[in-house]
Amino acid sequence: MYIEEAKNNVGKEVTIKGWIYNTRSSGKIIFLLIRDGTGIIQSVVSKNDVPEEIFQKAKKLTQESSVIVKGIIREDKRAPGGYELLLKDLEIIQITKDYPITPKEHGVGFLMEHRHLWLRSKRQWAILRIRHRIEKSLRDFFDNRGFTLVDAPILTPNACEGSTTLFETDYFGKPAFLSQSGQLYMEAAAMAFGKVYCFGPTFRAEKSKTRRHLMEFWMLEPEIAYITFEENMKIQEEMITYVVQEVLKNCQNELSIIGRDTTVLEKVKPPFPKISYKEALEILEKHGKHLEWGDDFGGDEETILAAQFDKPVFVHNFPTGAKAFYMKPDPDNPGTVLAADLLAPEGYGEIIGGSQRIDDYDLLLKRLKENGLSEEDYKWYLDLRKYGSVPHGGFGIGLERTVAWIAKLPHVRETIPFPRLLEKIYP
Ligand code: NSS
Repeated sequence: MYIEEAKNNVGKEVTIKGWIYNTRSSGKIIFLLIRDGTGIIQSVVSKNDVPEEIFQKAKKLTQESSVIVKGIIREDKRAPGGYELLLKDLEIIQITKDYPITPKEHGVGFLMEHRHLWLRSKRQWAILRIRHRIEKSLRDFFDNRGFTLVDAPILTPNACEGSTTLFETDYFGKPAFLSQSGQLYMEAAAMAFGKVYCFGPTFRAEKSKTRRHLMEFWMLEPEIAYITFEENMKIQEEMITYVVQEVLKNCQNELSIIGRDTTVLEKVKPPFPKISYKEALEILEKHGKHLEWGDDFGGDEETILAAQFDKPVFVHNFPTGAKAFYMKPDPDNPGTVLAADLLAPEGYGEIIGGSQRIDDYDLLLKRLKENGLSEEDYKWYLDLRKYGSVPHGGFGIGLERTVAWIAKLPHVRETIPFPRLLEKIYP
C-alpha cells in the first residue's frame, strides 16, 4: 500500500515500503514517522504488542533508514494525517548513519549543497508536488482545447530573446546555442497545425542573482494562427484561472504543509485588470520610481505594479525599443508593440510574456537588421512570412515563477528539483 491510500485501508493489514522521517520514543512505545513518497504516516511500535526482537530493531532506527513495515491501519484524529499504523513486523533495508539534514534549522546554502537529499523534506516534497500539478494542468488545458504539442529543439543556431544571454556550445566546429525559447519554431509549427504549444527547458545566461532568475527554466509556449492580441490575453486569463483552480482542488494537503493562505488564489478569476506601459509608468512615479519612456521594468518595478492588484495584471503596449525584434507594432499606438506581460499578484511580478508577431516580410527584415541580427541566420524564419503568412501570436509562461507565486515562495530556487543558479551547478 502507498500511504496516500491509508483512508481506504482502515482495519486492514498492509505493507509499507519507505524511509524513517523521524522517530520518538517514550519508554514502552516508539513512534516512527514513515514516508514513502506519497505521504507520511505515524507508526506505533508498542513493547506489549510486538515480539521483543522487533521492538529492539525499531529502537535502532534512525532518520532516513529504509524499512519495510507491516501493520494495521487505524483512524486516529490525533495522528498527523489522521491515520496511524499499528506496527506488527519490521524489515530493515538499511540503517542510515549521520544523515546530514536534521530536523534543526539549516542555512539555505547548506541545503542547496544537499539538494539531492533536501528533496526528501516535507516542504520540498509539497512544493514539487504543486509543480507537478501545475505542469499537468497546463498540459491538460491545451490538450483539451485541441492544441498539438510540438517539441522545439534545444540546440539552436540563433537567438530568440537577445544575444546577451546565450549559452554557447560547439556544434562540430560551429557555434550553437542552448535554446532561450521555442517560439520561433512554434511559429513554423502554428502554420502547419494551427494551434500548438511546446513545453521544455530553456536556458539563459542571466548575469543576475535575483529571486526570479534561473539559468535553466521550463517554459510552456503556445502559438496560434489567426489569433488577435485580445484573444491571446483571454486565453492566458482562462489558462491561469484553470491552473489555480486545479491546484486548489488537488493540492490542499501540499498547500497546508507549506502554510499557503489560499484566499488570494480563490480570487483569481477573469477578467484580469489591464494597464498600458504608459499607465504603469504613472503608477511607478506615484510610488517614487521614476522611469524614462523606453526603460524596461526590473524586479522592483514589477513588485510595485503587481502589488496594486489582487489578481494578475496585464501590462501592454511596451515601447518598441524595449522589446524583442519579432513583436508587431500597434497601428493605433505608434512607437509601441502589441505585447503584454502578465504580472502575478502579491508582489511576484512577470510570469508570462506574450505578443502579436510581425507577419509582414519587409517589416520583419527591417526589424532584424535594426537589432543587428543576420538575414542569413533567420532565412527560414523569414520564409514563414513569404509563404501563406497570417496574423498570429502566442506567449511563454515561466513554470518556476508560476510555482513560486502559487506556492508563495520567497525564491524560485525551491520550485525546480535541481536549480541552475548564477555560477552554481552542483549537484
Ligand atoms: O523572455 S520572455 O518574456 N518571453 C519569451 O521568451 C517569448 N519567446 C515567449 C513567447 O512569446 N513564446 O520569457 C517568458 C517567461 C517570463 O515571463 C518568465 O516567466 C520566464 O519566461 N523567464 C524566466 N524564468 C526564470 N528564470 C529566468 N531567467 C527567466 N527568463 C524568463
